[in-house]
Amino acid sequence: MTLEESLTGKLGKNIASASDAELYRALLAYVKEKTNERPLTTGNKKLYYISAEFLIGRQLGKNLINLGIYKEVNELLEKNGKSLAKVADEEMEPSLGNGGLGRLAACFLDSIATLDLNGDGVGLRYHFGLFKQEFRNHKQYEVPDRWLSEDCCLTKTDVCFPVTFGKTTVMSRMYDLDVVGFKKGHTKLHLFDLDTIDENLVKEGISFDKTQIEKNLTLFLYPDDSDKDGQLLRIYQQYFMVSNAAQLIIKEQKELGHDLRRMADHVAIQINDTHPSLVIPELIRLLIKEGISFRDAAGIVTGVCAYTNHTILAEALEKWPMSYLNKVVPHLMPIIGGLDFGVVCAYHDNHNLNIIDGEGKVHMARLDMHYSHSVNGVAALHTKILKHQELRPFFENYAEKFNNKTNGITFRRWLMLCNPELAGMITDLIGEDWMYNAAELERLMYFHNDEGVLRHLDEIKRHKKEEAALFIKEKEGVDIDPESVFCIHVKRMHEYKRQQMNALNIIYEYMNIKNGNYPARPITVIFGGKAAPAYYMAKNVIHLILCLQQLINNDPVVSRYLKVVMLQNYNISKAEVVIPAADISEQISLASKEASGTGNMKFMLNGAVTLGTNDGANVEIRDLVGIENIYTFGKSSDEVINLYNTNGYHAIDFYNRSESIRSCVDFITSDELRRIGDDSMLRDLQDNLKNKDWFMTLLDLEHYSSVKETAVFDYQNRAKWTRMMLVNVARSGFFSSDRTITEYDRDIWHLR
Ligand code: 26V
Repeated sequence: MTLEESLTGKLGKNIASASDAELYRALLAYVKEKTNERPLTTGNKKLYYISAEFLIGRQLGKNLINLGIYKEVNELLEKNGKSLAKVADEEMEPSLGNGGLGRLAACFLDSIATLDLNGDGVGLRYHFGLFKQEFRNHKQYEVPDRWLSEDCCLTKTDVCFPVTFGKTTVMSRMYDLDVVGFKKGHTKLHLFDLDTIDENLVKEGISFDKTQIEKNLTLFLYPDDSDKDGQLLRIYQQYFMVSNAAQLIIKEQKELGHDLRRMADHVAIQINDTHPSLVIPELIRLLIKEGISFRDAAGIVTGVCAYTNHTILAEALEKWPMSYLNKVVPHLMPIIGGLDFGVVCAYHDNHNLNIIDGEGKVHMARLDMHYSHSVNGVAALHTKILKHQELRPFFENYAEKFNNKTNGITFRRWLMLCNPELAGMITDLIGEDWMYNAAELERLMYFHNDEGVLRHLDEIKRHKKEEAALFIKEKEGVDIDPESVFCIHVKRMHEYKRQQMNALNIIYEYMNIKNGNYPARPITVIFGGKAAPAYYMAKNVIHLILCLQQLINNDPVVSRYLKVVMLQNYNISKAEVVIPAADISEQISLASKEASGTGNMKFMLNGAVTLGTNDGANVEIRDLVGIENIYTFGKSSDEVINLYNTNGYHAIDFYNRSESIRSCVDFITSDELRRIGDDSMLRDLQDNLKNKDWFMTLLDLEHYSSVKETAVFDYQNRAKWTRMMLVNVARSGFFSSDRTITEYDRDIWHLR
């Protein structure tokens, strides 16, 4: 049957007369059929990648690419007067992640399948995922984002497991998502849920009754955990996730007839951050039930489990009070106690290694490091900081466990799907091999002085900027000029990522323009990102940006040289539009704080030039492209760590010493901005920058402004700039998640 016959059959009418929604449903069914024609990947050993987040994005376009039928479908729809982009727009976006950590898990699934590795994902089927962000009165509001529907990519299964919390036992249900690799490979993402969830519990915004576990367990991703009920709920979610994972693993091992004592030969578990850490005691508990001793079970589990650390931020390292764990998982407490006892006996002289600290808190990362055989960081600098600073006592005892796996991104979504023009140009120049081995992109270097190629690259960028400008006009109602330099700063809102530094630089530019000093070329600064609902300072930064947007875009003179846009509800779909349109990729975290970053890689792949600190994977980008093809600034991670250790940073000194810094910070509460915004939010942000500024914004502000000015000046030199673009694309092959996953398999999983 041809594609056309199949679709017409499913529609019960011809393609031309079908609606986009009908076409979406027909294509979804077609994709499921095609996927099932591919056998599931198998092997002697299987990986379970357990993660509280899988930020998978919309599935249709990616699946068509990976099945190798994107072009065919696109042409057929066009022939019938339809647009695949519009049809794909019918799909609800699953927001099952906060940002980098969840998106990384999604890229990894794509690479695991593509490399035909025997590995599945395990997570939770959140009904609303992360909240949807709305702006009103220049402020963020959170509303539920329901994404599940009849025609969604998940398949309900009959696999159910009992999960016990203290005196209550609930029955889970597994839902499956097919993960098809590029041209080959087929694995699954298993998401667990309860049949008893009550979506009507959700009241004002995203608030809900957090006590009725059977009804609320999987309603939201990371519900606001600023209160005790929220934190308890998070432990309930985590245990629910890992108990299902552990039961699934044991079930599959038994079905295969494998000896559970030899589990490490047949199973690898990757613990993605500490959210799945309870899998360690849970698996030990289940093995004991199978007649294995505690000691042996702990040894087996250590051989199976590997842990990835994604942050050094103290507040993000999970520590649960024993009393909470006692309430949610009393049956795990003897096991956690036993594991801690083992540590205390072995290392009695070093309390920093204890799993349970003197205050009765259970340190999840410590549990992972003792009872996993591998501990990895996510970029070279990050791993170095883990070894020699943050996790030093652990590195001293377990040097052999520590390893680096620099993050990566899937080029299928982040180039082929979102920038087919650039992907096509690359294929025209160097053939198709880069799709299977991204290191081949290096061959583009051959063209780095080829005027025709550079011009073409520039034309594609211009086209992507025009597309993004239309999109922004339609969605945000803001006019931006594709002639201007697009500086794009999209990521979760957090003080360490320093969106506030970019905002202060915008103020600096604004005041310059008011004084008649115009930038070398008009600039458009595009922000996007959500703030955690309880993160007041991050919300204040959003507020400042939205106030600046209003002030600047409505100023008849300034707006000719400067525009500001804060995208509402930044998500994967919006990323796919703005990343290919970027000239400058803003990666300006305080050095040492951004474990890796993966947006930085997506921008590079799409020909943007990085403006960044020497932090996370920016360092590796710099080493790959060379210092002449990147703009770096700011204090080094060593200097920053030293400032923290010596209490050596005082924002107020920077404020007092520099006239320019002072006038930018003062402007936050100027009459102009207070007329637009909320007095107390602006004042609190200003006070924080002057008197606290924990992430040292003022330390790097002036250097940032001057390097950014240089970048904008250089942008005028089109020959120079387009060559930089080309070098960035050519050297980005290292950041393919296929490379990252190959390393995980080689060093940790040994699936082959
Ligand atoms: C979590 C939390 C939760 C509680 C309040 C504050 C806070 C701050 C940060 C986080 C981040 C958790 C881990 C995470 O998402 N890390 C990101 O992982 C990416 C993939 O490895 C990496 O590229 C990013 O640099 C890193 O921030």
